[in-house]
Amino acid sequence: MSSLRNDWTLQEITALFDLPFNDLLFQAHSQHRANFDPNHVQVSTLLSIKTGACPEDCSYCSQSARNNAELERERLLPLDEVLEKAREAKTNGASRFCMGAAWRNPTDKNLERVIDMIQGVKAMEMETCVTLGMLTEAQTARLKEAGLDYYNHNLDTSPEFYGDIITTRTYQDRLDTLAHVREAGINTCSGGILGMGESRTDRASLLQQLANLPKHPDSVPINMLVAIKGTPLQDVPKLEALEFIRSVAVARIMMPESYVRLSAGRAEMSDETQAMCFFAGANSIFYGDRLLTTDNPDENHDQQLFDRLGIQTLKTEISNDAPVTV
Ligand code: SAM
Ligand code: DTB
Ligand code: SF4
Repeated sequence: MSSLRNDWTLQEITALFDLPFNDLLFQAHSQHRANFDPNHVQVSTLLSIKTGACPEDCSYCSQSARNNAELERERLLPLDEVLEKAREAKTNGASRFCMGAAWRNPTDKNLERVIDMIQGVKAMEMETCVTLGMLTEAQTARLKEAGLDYYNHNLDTSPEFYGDIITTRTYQDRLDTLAHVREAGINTCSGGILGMGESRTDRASLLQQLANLPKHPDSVPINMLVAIKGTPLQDVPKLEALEFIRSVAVARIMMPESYVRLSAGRAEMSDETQAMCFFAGANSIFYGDRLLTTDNPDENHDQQLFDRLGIQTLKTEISNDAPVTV
């Protein structure tokens, strides 16, 4: 068991980023091996249960009503449709089913409909995760009571760069919701997006925010920006793959016991970049050919990549079940 730190300084984090690549990867991989089986990856499948027409102005997002991305809006999906998708995900080997809604925050009425979905998915013996926007303390208590396993709520970027990306809610709003989730005893899933035009210092500052939370998030999704046409970030220059791999390595060193998820952006990443991310400490992915509104690599491609790398998929991350191959 390694000792977990919540007092990282920006200078220490920047020093990690500045290490020679091989030194950084060696340190990250050693940390990874000390805490996890390096040949196991956990897989979750995502479903957008309510798509588009979101009142928030996140400049990366296809679902903001203020952006002009080409998108078919959908109302909250009916329960049977969601459960059908969950069954498919389970058949394909996912251990967790994540449901995302394009809301600033859920109404209590909508929350009850999502709770029916959570309970239906749990009955299939899959872990559940939802991402619904901001929550009140009463709503997190209700989700806990319903048996929700994980809540995803990303800090997205550094506090310093945040205002360039989103203006309709504050960094503190995000931290408050995360605190409600954590205090209700629900596992937290929180990370961010790289490649939005932020600096290396911003990437370090985002990781500092995540690692210095009272408890490290249980899952840390690291998304590479999917530059979507019609959003303000459509033409942002791509982040170098090596810098993305470095960021995964630094996240692994700072949050050694968390699952680091190689999240959005894999469809545009080479197999070699993904392999380096797994070596650097990523041990979770979204599996299935769709994320929320954009493409993900198809299952066959991912299974072949896992086979080529000798990676097995983990049946579940919170119980100690034996690993299985999907
Ligand atoms: N509306 C809720 C919220 O924002 O908290 C939940 C859904 S939202 C789409 C979930 C996360 O997906 C965002 O916080 C962001 O980190 C990620 N995301 C959205 N669009 C993305 C994109 N184009 N590229 C990479 N990540 C993206
Ligand atoms: C997260 O950090 N990434 C996922 C999940 N949490 C909800 C979402 C990625 C979305 C990518 C863009 C899209 O498909 O719309
Ligand atoms: Fe809405 Fe979430 Fe997209 Fe922001 S990221 S516009 S809150 S769906």
